[in-house]
Amino acid sequence: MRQLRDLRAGSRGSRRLRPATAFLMFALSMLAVQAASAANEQVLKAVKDRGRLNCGVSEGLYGFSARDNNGNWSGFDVDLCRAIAAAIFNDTSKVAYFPLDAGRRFEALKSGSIDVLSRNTTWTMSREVELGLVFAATNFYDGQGFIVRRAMKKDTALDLDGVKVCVQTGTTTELNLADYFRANKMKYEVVSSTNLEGAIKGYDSGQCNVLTADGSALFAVRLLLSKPDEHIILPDVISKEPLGPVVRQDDMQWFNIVKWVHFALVNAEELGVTSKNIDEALKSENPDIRRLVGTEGNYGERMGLGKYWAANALRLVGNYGEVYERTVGVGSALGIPRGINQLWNRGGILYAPPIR
Ligand SMILES: N[C@@H](CCC(=O)N[C@@H](CS)C(=O)NCC(=O)O)C(=O)O
Repeated sequence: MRQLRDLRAGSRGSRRLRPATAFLMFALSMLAVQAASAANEQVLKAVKDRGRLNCGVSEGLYGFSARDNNGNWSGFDVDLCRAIAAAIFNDTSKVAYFPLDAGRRFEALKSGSIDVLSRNTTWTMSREVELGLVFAATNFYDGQGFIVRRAMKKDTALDLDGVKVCVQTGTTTELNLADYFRANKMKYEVVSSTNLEGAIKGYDSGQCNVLTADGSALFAVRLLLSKPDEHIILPDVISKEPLGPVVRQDDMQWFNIVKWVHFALVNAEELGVTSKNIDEALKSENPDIRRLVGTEGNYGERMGLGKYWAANALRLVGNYGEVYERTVGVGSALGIPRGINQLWNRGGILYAPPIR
């Protein structure tokens, strides 16, 4: 009550501003708003000025981000970088890839060396509230698992008491490992490596009898072992690993671009728009397709991109399903079934908000 009285008294007591002063104050506040939003819209401008996107990827995780002998990068995480570059430049080659191990990835993003981190990175609370970063989306729903030698005759992770486990440091993997063994009152010995290569070598050479990683990564690991058939992935999934692209918290425009490029690829799959039929889609009468491909509305322009931001990404990279199948799906060398990464209306949990 007292505050209310004070407020009223204050308003009665204050002198009215002269029109010129009021206008000046208004103009100054508008300038401040403009300056603040310009300050927040630095990443897209920097990317356009330098003519390429700086994308942080893993050092080499087959199916997600791997470099061939000619230095060309490919994979599920790489394709998100390519799609963002296509949305900005209509050119997927305008990306510089920064291979980062688990321990260095967040510092590279925080320091501005990269514009986006697209590197099988799990969305956790501390990575947002402590590191000042923000996950733009989940583009792969994963969970942690174990690979063991068939000869060990283990059916479940609950049989792993007393094992030696190879694990990579700087990951949620090592934290979940500790939680799981503690919660189940089992003992284990850690053999840690700063990179995946080290963990695989350690396991393959028998320094440890179990390797733990994200389930998707275990598919890649098995391919790299000297005798893949002698190993099995246990059925247990001991954690939630929602993987997705990460940006800094200070630029909403950039956050929206990364997020909506991913959502555009998912919406395209739902609407049946592919890299093959994009030209027909550009003539479509379906309002959802028209908004997606840019023949209706100005969604791209609102983010500082061109009208055909999503159409260009779809033409050059493909929709979510095309990317998945090409890089990690059952038809690829990894052979990971869609599972929960299927669209929400086909039995999965992939759900993109509408473009409208
Ligand atoms: N998703 C987990 C694990 C990510 C991770 O770094 N996994 C390792 C083992 S599969 C990896 O990708 N290593 C490749 C590299 O360090 O470049 C996280 O975000 O902490």
